[in-house]
Amino acid sequence: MVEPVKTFDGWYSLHDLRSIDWVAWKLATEAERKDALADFNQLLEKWDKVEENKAGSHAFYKIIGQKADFLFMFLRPTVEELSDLETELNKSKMGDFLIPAHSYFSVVEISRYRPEKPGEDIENSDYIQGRLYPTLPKWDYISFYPMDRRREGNDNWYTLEKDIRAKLLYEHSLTGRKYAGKIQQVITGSIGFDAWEWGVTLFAHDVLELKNIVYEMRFDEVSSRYGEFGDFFIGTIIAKDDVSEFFKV
Ligand code: 76R
Repeated sequence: MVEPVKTFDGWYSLHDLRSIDWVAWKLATEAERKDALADFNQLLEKWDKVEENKAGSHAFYKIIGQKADFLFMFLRPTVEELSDLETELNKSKMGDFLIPAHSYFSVVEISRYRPEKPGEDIENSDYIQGRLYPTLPKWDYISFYPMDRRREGNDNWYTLEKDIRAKLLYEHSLTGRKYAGKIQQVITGSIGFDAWEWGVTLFAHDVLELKNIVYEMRFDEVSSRYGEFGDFFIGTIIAKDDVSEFFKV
């Protein structure tokens, strides 16, 4: 049957990309820059606490190229918290030096293609709960890109039988498993939320593994026939101790 599958939805996600107004930053006084950095560090500490309390998570990366200077990925239990956090950053002293570059709103999603055995409660298993409410890894590299499933002529994901979609995604997962320990992926659903259907966020220790997995997956039918991709944002981690170096002029 052509029918949707149930999804498990976890924390809400905001990818918030900013550019720095370097001219304003350089023209600011030493004291203004110090205040802005102090404010910013306070926010980072606050978000770390949220993460320690397992009430959300975040990732903070420099972006390579001209699409943005840095990226935050925030995960929170409610949209209100995400929205408040965005406003708080905007109102902070550092906010005066930040220019919006891009944003993406979605929710951590796991699609349920495998049928549940009688008595099984997959959603509440530790494995699924851990993936719906993840602490984002602090690995060296990040890749974020949005994607769609194609619906063109004979290549229409949304007219495929559920069993066929399940088979294609199963094959996809086998490719994914080869990257265990090298890539950690967070799939966020954004149908009805943002311009694309999913956000893909990958973390890696070795930047080339980001290219390897995406390349290898291009040959899986689910990507070769049914994948459409948006812009890729690649970043390197900014540890808390590196923040002042990053903003140093
Ligand atoms: O959730 C699961 O682990 C079960 C198997 C699985 C599903 C259902 C799985 C495994 N994925 C699933 C769904 Mn995936 N994934 C991507 C990309 O660049 C590209 O070509 C695609 C981007 C990557 C890199 C990736 C990695 N996956 C999805 C969906 C939703 C489709 C739907 O519901 O219709 C998308 C958009 C998507 C895209 N996937 C895995 C990985 C990896 C590494 C795995 C193995 C995870 C593991 O077993 O630990």
